[in-house]
Amino acid sequence: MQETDKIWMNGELVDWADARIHVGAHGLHYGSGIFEGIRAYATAKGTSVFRLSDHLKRLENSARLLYMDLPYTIEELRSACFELISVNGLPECYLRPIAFYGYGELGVAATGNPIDVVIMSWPWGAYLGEEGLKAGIRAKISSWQRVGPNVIPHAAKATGVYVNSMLAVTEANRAGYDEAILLTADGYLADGSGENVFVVQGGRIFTPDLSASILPGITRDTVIQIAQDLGYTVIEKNLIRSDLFVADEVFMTGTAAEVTPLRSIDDVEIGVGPITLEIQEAYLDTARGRSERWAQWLEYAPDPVQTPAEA
Ligand code: PPE
Repeated sequence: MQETDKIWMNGELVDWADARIHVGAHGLHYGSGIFEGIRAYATAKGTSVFRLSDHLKRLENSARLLYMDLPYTIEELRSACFELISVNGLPECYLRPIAFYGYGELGVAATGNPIDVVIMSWPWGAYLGEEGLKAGIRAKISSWQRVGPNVIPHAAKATGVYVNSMLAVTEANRAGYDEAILLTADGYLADGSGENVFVVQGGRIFTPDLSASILPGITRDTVIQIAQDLGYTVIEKNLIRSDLFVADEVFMTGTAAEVTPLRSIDDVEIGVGPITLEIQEAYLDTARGRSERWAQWLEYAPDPVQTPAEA
């Protein structure tokens, strides 16, 4: 990964190399952490962090689902994100707030452990490759099921949940595919390893309902609103794997993946279609401040970001 200058750690800016934790941290042993992934984009009006407040609200919800009291308010974390962007001088970056049960007692019950809160920022290019954004990626239905609602609360963006994603995407990569799609124990379409999934059929757009063990994606919510404003009908309902194979178009959404077309699933060719590309363009134009239509989602950094060369 590309290192940057500073990391925000429990209220202080520390050098990248010094942002360390003890190996006895609870979160390391038991995956008892929560995190966010947020993108800051360079726009004509300066750096804008896309839907920052909504991401931090989801972080707060994730904390509640893990019985965790966050020691900082959303407002404090929002300021910390902007401060970090400013000191690292990156007009465009990925932000990774993470909070976890820290060093104290070991033993599974997380009682009395301190909560560590950290924010990293670094440049992160196209998640599934530049080529993937244009030509689409090849996905495989995973043999791993998506964690169920009574296994780990899937609405929490919890670190431990990502063992599920790691198994699925690693299995897919080892078999020569770019990404995995996970089904629920009941066989319903859930998520990619780090994305939500959309299916286009007969001019209408379908996506799994929030109850299908998906992460309530902020890009998913954005894309639903954009698609509706563009005149499409969007239906949230349970989908099955054959819906993918007979789809006109399939795409994935996520902060990191943005809007990425799927050109094949389990080697069934789907191809990249016009509705996916229209929504992708509207999404990227919005995030980059090139479209006024959905400008309510842009949260501008208070200080103009100076790249280190200008400073
Ligand atoms: N489902 C999963 C399982 C998921 O991890 C993400 C985000 C989404 C859906 C989409 O959520 P949203 O970003 O709010 O639209 N995955 C994040 C982490 C990726 C990583 O590799 O790390 C991301 O996209 O930032």
